[in-house]
Amino acid sequence: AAEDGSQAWLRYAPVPKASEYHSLPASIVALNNTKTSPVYVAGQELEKGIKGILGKQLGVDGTSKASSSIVVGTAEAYKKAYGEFEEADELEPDGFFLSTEGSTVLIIGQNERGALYGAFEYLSRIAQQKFSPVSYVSNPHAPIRWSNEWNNMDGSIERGYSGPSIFFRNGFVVDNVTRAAEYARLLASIRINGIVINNVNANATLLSERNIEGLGSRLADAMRPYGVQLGISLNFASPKDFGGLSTFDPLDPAVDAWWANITNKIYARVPDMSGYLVKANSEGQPGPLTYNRTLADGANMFARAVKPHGGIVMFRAFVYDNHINESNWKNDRANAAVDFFKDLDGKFDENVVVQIKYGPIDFQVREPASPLFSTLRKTSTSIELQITPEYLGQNCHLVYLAPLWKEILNSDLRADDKPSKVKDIVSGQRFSRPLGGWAGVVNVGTNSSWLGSHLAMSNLYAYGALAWDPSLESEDILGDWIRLTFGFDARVMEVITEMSMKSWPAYENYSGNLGIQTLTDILYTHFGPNPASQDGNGWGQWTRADKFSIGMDRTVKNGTGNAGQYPPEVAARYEEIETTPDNLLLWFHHVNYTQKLKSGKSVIQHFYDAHYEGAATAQTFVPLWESLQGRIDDERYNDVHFRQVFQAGHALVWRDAINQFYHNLSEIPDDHERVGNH
Ligand code: GCW
Repeated sequence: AAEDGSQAWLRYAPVPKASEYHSLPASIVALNNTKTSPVYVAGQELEKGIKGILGKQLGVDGTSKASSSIVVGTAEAYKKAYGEFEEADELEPDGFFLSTEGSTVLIIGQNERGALYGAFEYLSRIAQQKFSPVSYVSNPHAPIRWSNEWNNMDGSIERGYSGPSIFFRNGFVVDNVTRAAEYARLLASIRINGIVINNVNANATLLSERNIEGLGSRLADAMRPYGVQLGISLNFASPKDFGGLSTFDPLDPAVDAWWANITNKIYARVPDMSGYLVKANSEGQPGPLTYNRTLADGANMFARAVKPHGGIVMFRAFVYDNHINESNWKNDRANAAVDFFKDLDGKFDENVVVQIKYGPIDFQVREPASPLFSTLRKTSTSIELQITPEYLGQNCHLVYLAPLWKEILNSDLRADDKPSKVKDIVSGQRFSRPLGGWAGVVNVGTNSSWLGSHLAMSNLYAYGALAWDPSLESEDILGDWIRLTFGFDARVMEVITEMSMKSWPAYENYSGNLGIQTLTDILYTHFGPNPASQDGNGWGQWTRADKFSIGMDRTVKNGTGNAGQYPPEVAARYEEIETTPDNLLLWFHHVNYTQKLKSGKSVIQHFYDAHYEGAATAQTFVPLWESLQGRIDDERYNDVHFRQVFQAGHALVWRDAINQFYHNLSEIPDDHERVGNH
């Protein structure tokens, strides 16, 4: 059968062993029959899912007895209907209890959203033929689990690779919100509870009457039944550019009042709006620094406006000067976030969360964790990841990102010489913060595959899975996603697992090694090789490559001092070449091309070899995928095939462009005589 991919992992396809599920109850009881409630939606999903997966039509009803039913609802509703519910105390907000042990299946959420998550969990289990009885409580790792969508008002999407926006068209909120509702359903199934729909490079016209009306009466309404709360990005200069004031100074009472007023208007239409996301004083965006106010002054202005409504402010730490001068050896964009934020710790209002990109630069193929995670102790933080692979092949290359994210999440920053994994910092646990969590830049578009590539959807699925439980293994998450998306064929499982698990190392190998960053075109597309574009401009993604040497000296003793932004144990490790892992060598050190790695190879020979290796791996993806012909519907087979053939070719382009570039520069021959003119 043809599949357009729009159902992603929620296909509810029939399972071959349906008849082996003996204990399926006879009916569904949803403990809320208001049509716009997540519990009602859960009842509908269960009905539809069970019909699709097991071929059994169960009725949903709001009142009947619990025995021999699938009961879905909140703990409170359960108590009201049936009396005591033992596990209630173990549930945290958005958490759920699932039991399939008795003749009754219990799906009980701490709140309505949790109940819906439990229903999706149950459906995911049976869709994977995980029929054996279970009983457990599942709670989220962190309260904030949001998607960020960089949609522009004109319907284009910054760094979006799947067609135009599903939220905006020609300057306004779309009339038809069917796709938005479908997307909210997908997000709910991976337990994402918030969505910021417009670009962080924000346009103030979102605040027009007509658009506020559209946010409320259409978008928020469409997503609310799925427990997905709407949020918006703001342009800091709105009071002036849009509101007609003469200033946007955050300490000017008129500006404060303007924001309070517009915020009240929005909340009147969207009473449960999650809050605001703000990019300020970064890449040309306006911000408080324009008026010599601090970033905290700026963030707190919004925090005051949303506070009476229970809203929060996600304030981005991606603040840097994009006109820095490379001729100064000590200049370093990687220092910017800590430099800007270190003196502001403790100065943010309680409902502000500082949103930090995983690394100090910008979503590169390899970065150390941002040191800012360990600097902010009295400020809530969240980690920003990119599902949209801006620097990672833009969904024309397969790159399964869970392993990259897990490296960052598990990196231990050793604050005060104590275990301080990034994942425990952003959950709020390490520094006892009330808020914290996750922001994932997704950028879905109107293409039916959502991301423009079927295989890339494993990244969205993994993002949700890890935001809920970062201890999950990349390969296990992938396995669930493959079964749900493509079914039970063992060869399909084997091939997609192999391709996906090899994909990040392969891409790193042919795009940029040893922590030198993705050597892509920095100035415009961020796509394809262009190592020459890294240096000689103010963007600060420098490599400092010359005839003899390469890498950023970020040591304290001789370089930009960036290593010293980490807590002492980690700082000491990055300060010395001997203790810096090879894969970050050129991130922290400027060395000769002949410098020997721990592997015994020289830097330049590692470059040559890795680019050959990575490109060779990409070639294997084509025959691997071709071995699945006939085992996957033609539509998805052909679409992926097209992309894999492209990747295979483009990997060769990458390989030769990068190798030739460094060969020309260094004039050091390749031991294997592949690079250069022979
Ligand atoms: O990496 C850069 C991107 C910009 C983006 C910016 C940011 C939305 O190239 O497109 O702007 O990061 O994260 O703010």
